[in-house]
Amino acid sequence: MKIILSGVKPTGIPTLGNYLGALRNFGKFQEKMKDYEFFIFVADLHAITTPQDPLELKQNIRNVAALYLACGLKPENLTLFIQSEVHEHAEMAYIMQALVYMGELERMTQYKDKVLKQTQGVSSALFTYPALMAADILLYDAKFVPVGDDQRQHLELARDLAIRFNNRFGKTFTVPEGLIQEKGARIKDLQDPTKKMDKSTDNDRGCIFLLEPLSQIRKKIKAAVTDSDACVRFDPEQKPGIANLMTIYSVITEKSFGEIEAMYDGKGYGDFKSDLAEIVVKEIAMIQERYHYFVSSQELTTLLDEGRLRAHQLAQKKLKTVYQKMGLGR
Ligand code: ATP
Ligand code: LTN
Repeated sequence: MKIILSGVKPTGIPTLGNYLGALRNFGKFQEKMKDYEFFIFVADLHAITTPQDPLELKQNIRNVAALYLACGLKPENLTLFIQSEVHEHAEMAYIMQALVYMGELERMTQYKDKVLKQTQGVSSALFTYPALMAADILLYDAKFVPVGDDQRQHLELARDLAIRFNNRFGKTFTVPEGLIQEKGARIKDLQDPTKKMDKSTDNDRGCIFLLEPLSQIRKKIKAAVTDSDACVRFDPEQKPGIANLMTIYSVITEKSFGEIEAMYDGKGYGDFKSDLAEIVVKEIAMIQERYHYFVSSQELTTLLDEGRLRAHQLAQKKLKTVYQKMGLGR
C-alpha cells in the first residue's frame, strides 16, 4: 500500500495561498495517482504551538475538514482525520524529539520567523514542531507529502530523521518525498509581495480567506500592490506584485505566463485586475457553496469517524514496532 499524506493547521480560515499551494492539489493528485491511499488530516496539535481560543479552534477544525472536501478531495481512497484524535501522533512526536538534535531545530526558518513575530511566551512546542510533523509523516510510511514551498525544510528534516532511525535501529520507516508544485507553492501577500500570504496575519487586506464575502475578495484584488510600470509582464524580481497576481491567474486558469502577457499586451493593470478578481471569485464561490454543504453534513462526520479508526489502526501498529526496535518497555 502506498500512501500520500498531508495536513493543514486549523489556525484560522484557510487562504488562497493554502488553496493554491496545497488544498487544490490534493484532489488533482487523487485523480492522477489512483493506486495511492490519501491520508489527509487536520493538524490541530500543530495549531496549539501558538495561542488558540478553544471555541474558535473547534470551529476551525470542522471548517478545515469541510474545506478539504470543498476544494476537491473525494471520499474514495481517502482517510480523513483529526490529528489529536489519533493519540499516536503525540507519542511518536516524543520519539522524534529524542532523535532530532537541538542544532537541527534551531536552523528551522519557520521557527525563527515566528519567534520574531511573537517575542513573548514562545512555547517550547513551537520549537519542537518539526518533530511532530516528522511523526505525522513517518507513522504512516507516507511516500509523498504534497505541501507548499514553506514546508521544504521541515520535510527535509523528516527525511533525515527517517534515515537516522533506520540506520540506528534497522529499516523501519519509508523515507518520504515532498510533492511541491512549481507554480503556486508560495503565494505572496497582496499588500506586501515580499512576504508569503499567511492565515495568521496582522494585515487582513493582503490576504484572501476562502470563506470571506466575495465582494471583499474583489476589493482586495483590485487594491493589490503593483508598480508604476503598467505593463503585465512576469518579472518576480522587478515586479513582485504583478508576478504574484499573474501566478494566481496562471494556476487557476492553467494559462502560461506568456499567454497572459499576450492577452494583456497594451492594456493597463485595471483590466488585468478586474479579470483576475472575477476568476478568483468564481473559483472561491464554488468552494464556498460546497463548503456550506459539507460543513454541517453527516457525511463529513462519518468520514472523520472512519478516518480516525483507519489512521489509528496503522499508527498503533507502527508505534509498537518503533518501541520494540528501540528497546522500550518489556
Ligand atoms: P500559519 O499562518 O498559521 O502558520 P499556514 O497557512 O502557513 O498557517 P498551514 O495551514 O499548515 O500553515 O498550511 C497548509 C498548507 O498550505 C501547507 O502545505 C503550506 O505549505 C501551504 N501554504 C501556506 N501558505 C502558503 C502560501 N502563501 N502559498 C502557497 N502555499 C502555502
Ligand atoms: N507544518 C505543516 C502542516 C503539517 C503537515 C504535516 C504537512 C503538519 N503535519 C505533515 C504535511 C505533512 C504546515 O503547513 N504548516
